[in-house]
Amino acid sequence: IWKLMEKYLPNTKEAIQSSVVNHVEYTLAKTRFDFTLLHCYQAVSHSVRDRLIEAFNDTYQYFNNKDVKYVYYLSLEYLIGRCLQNALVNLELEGQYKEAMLDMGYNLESVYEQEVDPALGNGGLGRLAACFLDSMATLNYPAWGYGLRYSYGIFRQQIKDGYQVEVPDYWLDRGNPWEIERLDVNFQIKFYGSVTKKVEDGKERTIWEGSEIIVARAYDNPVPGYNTFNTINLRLWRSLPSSEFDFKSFNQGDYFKALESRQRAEFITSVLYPNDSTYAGKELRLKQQYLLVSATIQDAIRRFKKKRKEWKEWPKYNALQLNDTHPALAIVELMRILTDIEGLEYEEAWELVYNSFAYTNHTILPEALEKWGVDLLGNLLPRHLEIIYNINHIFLEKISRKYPNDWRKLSALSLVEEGTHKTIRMANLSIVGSHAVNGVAALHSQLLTSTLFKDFYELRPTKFQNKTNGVTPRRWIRCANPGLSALLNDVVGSDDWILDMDILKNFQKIADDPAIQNRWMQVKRQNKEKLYWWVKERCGVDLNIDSLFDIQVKRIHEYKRQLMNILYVIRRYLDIKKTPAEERRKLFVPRSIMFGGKAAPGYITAKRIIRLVNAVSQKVNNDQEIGDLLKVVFLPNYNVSNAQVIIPASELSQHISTAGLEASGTSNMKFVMNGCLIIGTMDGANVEIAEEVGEENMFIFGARVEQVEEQRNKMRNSNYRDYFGPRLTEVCDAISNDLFGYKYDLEALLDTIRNKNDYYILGADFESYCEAQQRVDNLYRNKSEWTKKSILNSLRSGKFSSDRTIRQYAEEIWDLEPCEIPNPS
Ligand code: 26Y
Repeated sequence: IWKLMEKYLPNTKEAIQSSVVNHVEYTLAKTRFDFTLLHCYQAVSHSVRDRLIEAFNDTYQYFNNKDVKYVYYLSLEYLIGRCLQNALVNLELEGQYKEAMLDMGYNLESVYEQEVDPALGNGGLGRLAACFLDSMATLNYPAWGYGLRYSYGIFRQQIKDGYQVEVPDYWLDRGNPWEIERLDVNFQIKFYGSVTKKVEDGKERTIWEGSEIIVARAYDNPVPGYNTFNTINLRLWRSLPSSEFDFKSFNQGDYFKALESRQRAEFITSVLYPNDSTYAGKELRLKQQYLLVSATIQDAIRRFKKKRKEWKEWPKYNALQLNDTHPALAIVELMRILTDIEGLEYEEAWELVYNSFAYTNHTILPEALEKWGVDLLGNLLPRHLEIIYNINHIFLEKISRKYPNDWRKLSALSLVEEGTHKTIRMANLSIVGSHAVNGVAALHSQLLTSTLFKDFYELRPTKFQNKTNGVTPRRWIRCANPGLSALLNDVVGSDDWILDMDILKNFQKIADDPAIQNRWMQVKRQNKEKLYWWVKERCGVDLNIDSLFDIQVKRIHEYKRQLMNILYVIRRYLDIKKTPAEERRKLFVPRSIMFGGKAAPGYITAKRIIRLVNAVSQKVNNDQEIGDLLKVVFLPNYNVSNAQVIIPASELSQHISTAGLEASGTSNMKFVMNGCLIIGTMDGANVEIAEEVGEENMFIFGARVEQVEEQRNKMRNSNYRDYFGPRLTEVCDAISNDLFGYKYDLEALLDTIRNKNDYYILGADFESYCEAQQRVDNLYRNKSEWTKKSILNSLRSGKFSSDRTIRQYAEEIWDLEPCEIPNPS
């Protein structure tokens, strides 16, 4: 019967149309008389999904036949963004679908807009995971993404009276045509309970009996590669009650109590924690982490066992990458299964674990480092705590043999942090259990080995690596900026740059060509127009399209210094007001300054920064004297799909963190690719961007890493008005004197930098920031020079393709070979 099936779906216009209509009738049960744009999106998606599924099944079948090594990418977060356009672009069917739909009276772009944006992540780390999947598929690596299928993604941000309001994001309420529910892929997950030891045939056996058992069910999300038939899987787990575990309560006749416990099981994967960079030891979060880890390891083991009998082959066929410490319990879970269940000796098991795991660190901020209380961990996962103690014991014995009586070293390296509240350091566990540890930009990796992980580095320097982040040019140029894509196609003479961004370097001479410059400016202008309408609709603000679009979008955090940006905006406002009206246009370039980003719901200072931006926006935008010389807008609900509109429209992009604190940044790379000029500090990947595009094509300012501590000391040892200098002091005084209202919030906000509190040294960097801003104005007046730099930024951004990053992971950490499935046509 299989032979009766046509092997691959035809992609002619007629075939596409008939498949869409088929889904309208049979999947959605609708007719052409009762049919909305949403239905159209659903039918088109199902039609594309059919094509994905073909490739998807063939890919893993082929991998299986070739008996390849797999990489498992473990992440608590994936910010994949909308799927439809990305799938069409990667399948190279966008043109065909556009035509087919136009014929039926639909504009494909408005169909795209119907899709929800799955927001199963917080920020950089989650988006990085999504870019990596795109590159792994495109480069034909045998890979699996594993994560959680949260019912609620990160909250939707609304702005009410200038304050952030969080609204639950129930993203599944219109169904999800992209996922494949695997009713037959379920794994049991245990929690709590007790550990007992038994002697069997003279051998001690450890048995953990969980007292709560739930089920993790797989939901598969196909990830198509570009220009290849390979399509890989992002497998997301959903928690469900197991039929066994509430049997007792049912029998005891407590029907409602039994139902309640079933709901508790479903609750585990209900909601994504909206904190990035502030750790809070919540039991539910630990349950999420363990669920991901346990289900994934069980799945990987099952797959391995289907092929072979010898455990010692495990590392040869499996690489497991930890996206930060969030899934670090995977190390312990694999140890547990190998020793307690498979009966391996401890040392044998450890070797398999050590050689298969690798860990990526994404931050050196101490408040973001995960440390689980031993009471909490020991209660939820008693056997895992035992194993951690065991790992630590063996590890520290080795250390004390190597460094006798070096108590400082011992306590720095220990997996256990002693104190009134004893905790497990998940970073230390991840390092000890991995054969490779990497940072995400050169500077960050260097800081890891010289500060946070110094003692580990001295122990085993070869374990530590750098893998500078990257972003996928498919989503961030080809999908988000069709105008620029077309221009690059013309420049290169093909679309080869999508797979090999480095070739763009060969065309740098076009940067001086007036005709190209003109077209380049036209593309930017069209993108600015799109953002203009977006802003008008959502914020009710009328921007001047000819003004400089100056944008800072990222999570709101003190270290990212959105506060410094808005304080400069106030400085500019005061300066414009002081200038006689007839001289203003000579001295100031018209600017539209935009901010966007979510504050963690409990992060009061971050929320106050949003309040200040909105207060300034209200004042400045309504000041008749100012007109279009200065507009300030807070862009609500920054997410992947909004970023696809915002980034291509930006001309100046702000990446102004205190040096040493932004591990990498990835939006900086997206902005550069899209021809934005960066104003930024020498932090994270900015350093490498400067290396690639040339410092003269950026606006670099501020203290370098090695100067930060010096500046902090200066700050602590001087009166704050002296330390701030007159220009920043005047800005603070204006806020204090109630120029913008909201005195209570704004005074509290100023207190985070006044009175020797300025940990992120806004005060120290302010003057140099203002001076860099002046350079921005000067250059913008010269359209041709600005455009030339914009072109060079884009053409020199090749290093920041995630294809380069993933090749490095594959070659230098995973020892993984590509495996391309034969093209069926
Ligand atoms: C433990 C929990 C509170 C937590 C949850 C999420 C801690 C951290 C995070 C997310 C961190 C994150 O997104 N880090 C960012 O990773 C990017 C990708 O490597 C970097 O570019 C960026 O500099 C870094 O802040």
